[in-house]
Amino acid sequence: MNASTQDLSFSATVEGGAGGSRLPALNDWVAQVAALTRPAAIHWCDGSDAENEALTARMLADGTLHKLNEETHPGSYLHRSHPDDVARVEHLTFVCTTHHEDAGPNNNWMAPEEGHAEMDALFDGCMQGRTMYVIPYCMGPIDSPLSRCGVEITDSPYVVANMRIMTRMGAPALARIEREGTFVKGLHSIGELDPNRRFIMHFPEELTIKSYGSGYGGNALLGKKCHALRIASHQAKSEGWLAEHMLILGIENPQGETHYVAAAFPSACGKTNLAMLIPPEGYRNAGWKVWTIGDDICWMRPGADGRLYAINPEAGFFGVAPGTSRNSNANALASIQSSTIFTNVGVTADNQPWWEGLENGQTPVIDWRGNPYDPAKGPAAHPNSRFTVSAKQCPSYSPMAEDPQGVPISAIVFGGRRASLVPLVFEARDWTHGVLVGAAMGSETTAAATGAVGVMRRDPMAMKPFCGYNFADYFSHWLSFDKEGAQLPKVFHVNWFRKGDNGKFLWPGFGDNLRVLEWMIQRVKGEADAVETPIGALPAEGALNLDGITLDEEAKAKLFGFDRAAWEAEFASIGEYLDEYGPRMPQALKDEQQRIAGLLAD
Ligand code: SAT
Ligand code: MN
Repeated sequence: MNASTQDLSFSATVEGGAGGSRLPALNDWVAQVAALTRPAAIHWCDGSDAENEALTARMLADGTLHKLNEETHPGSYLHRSHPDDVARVEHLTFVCTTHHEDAGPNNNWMAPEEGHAEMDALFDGCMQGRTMYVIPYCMGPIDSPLSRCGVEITDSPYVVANMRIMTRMGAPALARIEREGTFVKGLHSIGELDPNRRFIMHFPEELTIKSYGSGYGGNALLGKKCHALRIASHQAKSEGWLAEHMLILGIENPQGETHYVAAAFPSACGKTNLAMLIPPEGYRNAGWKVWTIGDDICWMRPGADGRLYAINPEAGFFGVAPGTSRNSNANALASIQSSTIFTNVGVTADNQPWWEGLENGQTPVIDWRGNPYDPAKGPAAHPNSRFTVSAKQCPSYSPMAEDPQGVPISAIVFGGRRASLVPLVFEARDWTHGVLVGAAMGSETTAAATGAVGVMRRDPMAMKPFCGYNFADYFSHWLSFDKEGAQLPKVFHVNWFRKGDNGKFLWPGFGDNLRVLEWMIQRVKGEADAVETPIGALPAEGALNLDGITLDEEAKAKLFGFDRAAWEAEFASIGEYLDEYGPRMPQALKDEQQRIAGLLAD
């Protein structure tokens, strides 16, 4: 938007907080946006309880929120999004860099002027009769040097309520922004919620996001994927850090020693479950504990000792509801008993939230669209229905999650949903191999994005929808961390989703995944045995603790074996994939692919 062509004399009622900021650049931008979008009122969010109560009352009155059973779920609400607005829209998500090749083949691209023109035409007058909310937020602990701030302008009070849970939002964030003078600008409007008038555009060179036409999750809560991944990954490249689609957890052994692990899985592949893992009984009795730092995003950078230190830039969880039960994720279920926003779930006769796999003996009467539940018409809860809840409500939330210095990472894990080929776990031989393992990641698609579900695609480091620049440059950036003095984590690959000939999962997953994490930590400490294969090191027989679970011969062979011929074909496909990026693909990664392809052919 060019300020000189805008009518800055536009005025709207100003409410909330300080009604402005001490930072001229912020006031000017808000004025420009108001002149373009022409809201009836401008509300500066301070993040206070009073503000939240007033906003909630407004949303209850206009039907944006429905109150849930106060006795069973105090302070909790249901929101139903437009039925055409239930997931991220990758085909409508753009990265607008001056040079097309900087966005890379992994992103939809538009020239910045064209992108701004397209978006500003949509935003023109779109907030008439609505309140425009100005949300200052901080991604990461408010006093952490690793944190970064932004301001989201939106006409959706639902977005305000979610941002209040998912980020450190309001007065303290505004104070930091005023001190630092820089912030990511995110402009959002639900527009008409028309899929044909919907775009999510990123201008990484200007630290700017413009999102129009969707009120759902990652499309609208701009601190999350838009800022903390797409814009931040671009910033991280130039500043020497990493912005990743990873959960972070701490594993405390019976000796009281805690190792932190960061793990990348595509959306809806169990990051929240792994982050909140409850150890199997034998482990619990022995004194093992798992601590949750984050379930979706990880920012990490080398510390003075050469190790990578990580923070979770988020303050809450936007988790997938279906499948969440006492058995699958008791910590998540405990977290969402109060003060939670549910989006697109079903409801029971006594007004409790309900979803497939909740397994609490109740039945839904209303589906996610608000219609009487009829199993013939599909599930009660949308497969991508979500809960939004403060991380502080999670019983396993780690006090270290608020540490401004972050936690030192001992292991990085990559994993996808692979019904065949990929064993339960293997270890990369060094950092370069680890980067290749991440780059070659494949996974079957899920309901987190619109489009077909269950189709295998390459999703490097689970960042396919989220890397704000050319993947070839991103892999070079990853490789660049291997330098003198670095004490890099070990890199592993896991696959919880391997299926047997009968189509059933072979590995029990959930709490039993701790067995795999234990083997990794032992490897980090040089205490567990492995078998070297061309694809990496697999657990030696007996090295991974299987006490208390039974696996038949097929399961053991598939989970801990390696099929040379099938891997040879996989490596040919990985080679072709890397070549899609042309000459920008780092030679070191291609050499690594060739090295392993050679070993497989021997
Ligand atoms: O909609 S979100 O992007 O926030 C959730 C996800 O897909 O991981
Ligand atoms: Mn995610």
